[in-house]
Amino acid sequence: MITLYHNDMSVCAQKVRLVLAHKKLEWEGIHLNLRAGEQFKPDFLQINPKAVIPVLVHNNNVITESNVICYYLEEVFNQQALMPEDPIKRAELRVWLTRLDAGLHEQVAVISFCLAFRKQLLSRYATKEALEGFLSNIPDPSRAMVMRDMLENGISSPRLTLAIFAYKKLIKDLAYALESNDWIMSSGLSLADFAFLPYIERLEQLQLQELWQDFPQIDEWLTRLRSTDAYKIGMAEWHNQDYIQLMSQSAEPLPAID
Ligand SMILES: N[C@@H](CCC(=O)N[C@@H](CS)C(=O)NCC(=O)O)C(=O)O
Repeated sequence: MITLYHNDMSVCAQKVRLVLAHKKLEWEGIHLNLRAGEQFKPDFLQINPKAVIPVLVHNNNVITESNVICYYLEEVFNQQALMPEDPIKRAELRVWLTRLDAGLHEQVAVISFCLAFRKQLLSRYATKEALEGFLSNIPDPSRAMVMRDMLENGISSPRLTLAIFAYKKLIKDLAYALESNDWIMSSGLSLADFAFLPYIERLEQLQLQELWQDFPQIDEWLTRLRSTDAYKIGMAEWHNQDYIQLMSQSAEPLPAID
């Protein structure tokens, strides 16, 4: 029995749902409303004291961290393999995924909050007391500090500038990888494609597709991925139109960065 604690629009939950769908696995979902703070409820904190999703529970074993969950699914359910056979290629793939844990995951959150979600949170926690209460719920002090910075500084946060730099570099690297291949790994469709798809789609939802206007191969890659059943089942069916509208209507212009 597979249970996934997840959220409809969370990029790292989308990544895990893509893998579950690609492997045609049955799973039961427990959906957490992150804006309503359901990740801070004592029942969930017992499962993941870090108060973040996704969390996979398989045969009563709890597995956290979306990349780790994906590797686990690949090891346990080897149908529709998403890892290349060649150990060198597997290493290359792991380096791609490590980039998410080494900064890109947090940076997409910075971009999303500074440009769009900040306003929503500030109106939900409209008094200083309510806002401090929300921040004090975040168990990891460094995460709480990043959240405070995003809420207080919005598009003026230096973290936003760094995040945009990091995504510009990622997009160049993706464009290079996709120049003469259909998929990120030359060996074929892999976990790398499913891992990065949610992050690039998020930039698109935030109206930042100009970041890859010089690289048509990225749009072509998106189109290829969107024609897969995994995308339809793992992402499109979970699209939350309220959030997509909130992101597309975010009027905050990006700071000029070259
Ligand atoms: N490195 C973790 C990151 C998990 C994470 O940041 N999850 C976000 C959703 S994408 C979350 O649960 N956020 C809760 C919050 O912001 O309070 C992973 O890849 O699973």
